[in-house]
Amino acid sequence: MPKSQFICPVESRKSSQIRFDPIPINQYNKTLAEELGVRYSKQDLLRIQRDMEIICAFESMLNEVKLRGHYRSIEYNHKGPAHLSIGQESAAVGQAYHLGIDDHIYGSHRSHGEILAKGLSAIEKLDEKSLMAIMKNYFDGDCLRVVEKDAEGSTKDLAMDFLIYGALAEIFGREAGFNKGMGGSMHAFFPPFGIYPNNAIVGGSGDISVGAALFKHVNKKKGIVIANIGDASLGCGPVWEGICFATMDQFKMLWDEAHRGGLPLIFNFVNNFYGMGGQPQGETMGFGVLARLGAGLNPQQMHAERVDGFNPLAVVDAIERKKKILEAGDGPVLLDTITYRFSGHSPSDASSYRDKSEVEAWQKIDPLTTFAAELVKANVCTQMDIDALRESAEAMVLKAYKKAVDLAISPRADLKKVNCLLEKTMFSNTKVESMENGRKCETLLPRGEDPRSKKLAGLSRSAFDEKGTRLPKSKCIGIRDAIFEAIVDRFYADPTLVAYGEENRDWGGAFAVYRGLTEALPYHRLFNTPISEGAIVGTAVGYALEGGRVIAELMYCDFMGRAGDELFNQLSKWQSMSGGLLKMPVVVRVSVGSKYGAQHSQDWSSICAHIPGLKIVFPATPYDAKGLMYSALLGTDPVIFFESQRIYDQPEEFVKGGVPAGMYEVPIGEPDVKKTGKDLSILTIGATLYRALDAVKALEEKHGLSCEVIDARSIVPFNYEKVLESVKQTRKILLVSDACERGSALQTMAAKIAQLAFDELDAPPVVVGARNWITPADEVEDAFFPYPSDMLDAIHEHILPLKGYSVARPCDSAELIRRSAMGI
Ligand SMILES: Cc1ncc(C[n+]2csc(CCOP(=O)(O)OP(=O)(O)O)c2C)c(N)n1
Ligand SMILES: [Mg+2]
Repeated sequence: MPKSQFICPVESRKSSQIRFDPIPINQYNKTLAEELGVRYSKQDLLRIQRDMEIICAFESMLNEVKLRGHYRSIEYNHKGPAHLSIGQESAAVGQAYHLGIDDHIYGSHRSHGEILAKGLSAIEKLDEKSLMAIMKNYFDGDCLRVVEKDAEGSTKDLAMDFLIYGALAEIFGREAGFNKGMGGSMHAFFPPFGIYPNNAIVGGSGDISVGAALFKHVNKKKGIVIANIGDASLGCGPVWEGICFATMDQFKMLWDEAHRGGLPLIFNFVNNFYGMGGQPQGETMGFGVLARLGAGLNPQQMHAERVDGFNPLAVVDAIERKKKILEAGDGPVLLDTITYRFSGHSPSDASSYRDKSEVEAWQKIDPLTTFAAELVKANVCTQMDIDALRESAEAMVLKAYKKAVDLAISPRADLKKVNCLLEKTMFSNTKVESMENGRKCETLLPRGEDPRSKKLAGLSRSAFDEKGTRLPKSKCIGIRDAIFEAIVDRFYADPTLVAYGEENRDWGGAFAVYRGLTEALPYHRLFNTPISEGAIVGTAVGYALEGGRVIAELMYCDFMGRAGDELFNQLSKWQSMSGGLLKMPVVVRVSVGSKYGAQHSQDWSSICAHIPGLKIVFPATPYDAKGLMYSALLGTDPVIFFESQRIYDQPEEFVKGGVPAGMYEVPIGEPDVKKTGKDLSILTIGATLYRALDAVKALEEKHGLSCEVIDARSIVPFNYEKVLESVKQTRKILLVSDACERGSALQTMAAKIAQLAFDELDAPPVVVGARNWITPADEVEDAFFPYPSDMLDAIHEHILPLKGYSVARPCDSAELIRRSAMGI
C-alpha cells in the first residue's frame, strides 16, 4: 500500500449501501433498413454478409473433411483438431468490422472465424501497397509464393486468398502456413493483421491479453486489445486473475498523469452457452447472465453489457461504443456476446448434451439467412446476389483447400534433419539491448542517484579486503545487490522494460532485491500486482508478445504451481509455436526458500527443466548472478531466474576484484569451475555450492582427496564440455542440489555424464539431492536438504570408500532400494 493513501478508520466503518447500475442486455434495437445509408452503405452491408459466408464455407469444409475425409471429392485425412464456429460467424464479423491492424485480438481453440473476420477487415482497410508489403515480408514471402502463382484479380483478392490459404495451411500443419505449421488449428495467428495468438488452453488468453493491453498502455501504442474467450472460461482461475489485474485501482488512481487511465481491453466472452457439454448458465456457474459479473469488479462495472451476437450490427455497434470508452481511458470492458454453435464442440461430438429442438430453434434464426433476408428486404441486393456471394466464398475455400492438401505445393517442415525448424525456434537466442530504440527511458532519478545505488557505492565488491582478510557480509555487495545492479541498469537502457509482482513497489520486493527501485522508477515501470501468480506470468507473456520486456517476480518458488499453465504452456511455447515469429523476452525471478516449511521451501528447478522452451539459471555467487541477469535481460528468451534465499547476502569469493561495477555477461549454459582438483569432481546447482565446498574441505583435510568443484550456474541450456573434461581427469563425479532427488535435473545430468564418459568413469555418477519428502521445519531441515555429511556418505558408499569413515546415515544400495520401493 502506498503511503500516499490513508486508510481512514472513520470512513471505512461508516454505514451505507453499495448501489449497482443496471446492466444493459441486448439493447441494440435498430433494423438493417434503418441503418442503411446512415451508418452503412450497401457495400458495407454486403461485405458483412460476404465475410460471414467465407467463414461458414471455411468451417463447413473442415467439417466435411473431419467427418467424411474429403471435400468436393478431394480426400484428406486431417488428424488434428478442428473446433468449428458454424453459427458464430456474425459475432466474429461484427466485432472485426471497426477494428484496425493496431487493434489486437487474442482468442481460443475456436477462433478460425475470428482469424478470418479480422483478416478480411484488415484487407478491406489496408491499401494495396501495404498489403503487398505485408505478404512479401511475412516469412520471406513463403505463403505468398503459394497463392500468387494462379492469382487472379486485384491485390485485395490475392490477399483474401493469402488469408484463407495461410490459415488453412497452418491448420493442416504445412510450412507455408501462418506459423509454419507449428501452431495448428487452435493456435494459429497472423500479427500483421492484428490477429494475435489463439490459445488451446481454455481461458489462456484471459491473462495474456491483459499483458498485451498493459504493453499498449505503458508504451502508449495505438489500438485496443480484445480477449475472445468462451463463456465456460469464466470458471478458470487465470481469467479471474486477468480480470483482477486489469481492473486494479492503481491504473486510474496512482499512475502518473501521462499514464493514468484504464487498460484498453475488452474481455469479450463469446457466449455460446456451452463448454464442451457443460452449460455455464444454469449448470456449472451461478451468474445467470454472464454480464452480471462486471458489476462486482470495479465501480464502472467494467461497462458490462450483453450483446446479441446473432445480429452482426448489434456487435458492430457495441464494439464502436466500447472502443470509445477504451480510448477515453476508462477501460477495461466486459462484453457478454451471445451466440450459438451449430457445429459440435468438435466434429466428432455426438451432441448428447443438447436437444435437437434447441439446435433447430437457433438454426431458424441463423444470421447467414436472416441477415441475407434483411438485405434482400431492404433492397440492398437480390437473393441471386446472396447466392453468388456464397458460391464465391466456397470457390475461394476450395482453391485454398486444393493447395493446402497437396504435399508438393504445401510441404511440411522436415523436423528430422539436423538444425530443423524446431531446433532453430525453441529459443530465439538473439541479443537485443532495447526492445524499442529511440525512445527515452522514463525514470524518476538520474542513473545511480537512487538511495540503493548510492549505498552500494560504499561497499566492498569482494568478500575480502586488499590483504585478503574476509570482511563482514554487511560491508560487502551480496547476491541481492548484484541482481539489483543489473536490473536497475537495464531500466535506463530499455524503455519497454517493466517489473512487477507481489510487493515489488515500496516494500522493495519480498527479499529486498528491489529496494531503491521505487525511488528510481515511475509506477508504470514498477508496480505491485494482485496475489495472482498466474496473471503475473500470463501478463508478462502478453507484454512480450507485443514487443516489450518484463521482469516478473513470483516471490517463493513454491508459488510457481499457481502459474503452472502460464509458465509451462505459454511462456515456454509461443516462440516455437509461432514458427519463430515471436520473441519472449521475459525474466521470471523465483526465490527458493528455506525455513518456512513444506509449502515455502521447495526447489522446483527440475520441474522447469523438464519443460522445453525455458532457459533456467541458478546462480550461486554475486558475480554470476549479475552476469547472468545481464544475459537474461539482453536476450529474447524466457529465463527462469532461480535465487536462493539462503545466500542473498553472500559476497563474491571466487572472482578476483569482486563483482565488476559495470556491465558484463555470464553466458547462459556455461558451468564454471569454482575450484580445481584431480581426484573427484563435484557438480553443484545453486546454494549447495557452499555446502559442497565444506565437504571438500573435509575430504581434503581428512582423506587427502583433491576435489574439483563445478558450479552448474545454468540448467537449461547446459554445456557438458567442462564437466566431461573434469571427469576425464578425476574419473568420479558427485552431483548435488537442493531439489528433491527423484526425477531431478541432476539425475538427467548424471545419466548424460554416464553415457558420455562411460569409459572414463571409475564409479557411477552419484546424485545427492533433498530427500523425496516435504520440507520439514527449519529445526530439522538438515535431515532433508543435502549437507556435507550426506555428500561424504554418498561418496563413501558409492564412489570411493573413505578410509576410516563410517556413514552418518545409511545410504547403501539396499537402503536406496528400500526408499524407492516406498516412494520416498
Ligand atoms: C484448461 C483446459 N481445460 C479443459 C480443456 C478442454 N476443453 C477444450 S474446449 C472446452 C470447453 C470450452 O468452453 P468455452 O470456453 O465456453 O469455449 P467454446 O468451446 O464454447 O468456444 C474444454 C473443457 C482445455 N482445452 N483447457
Ligand atoms: Mg462456450
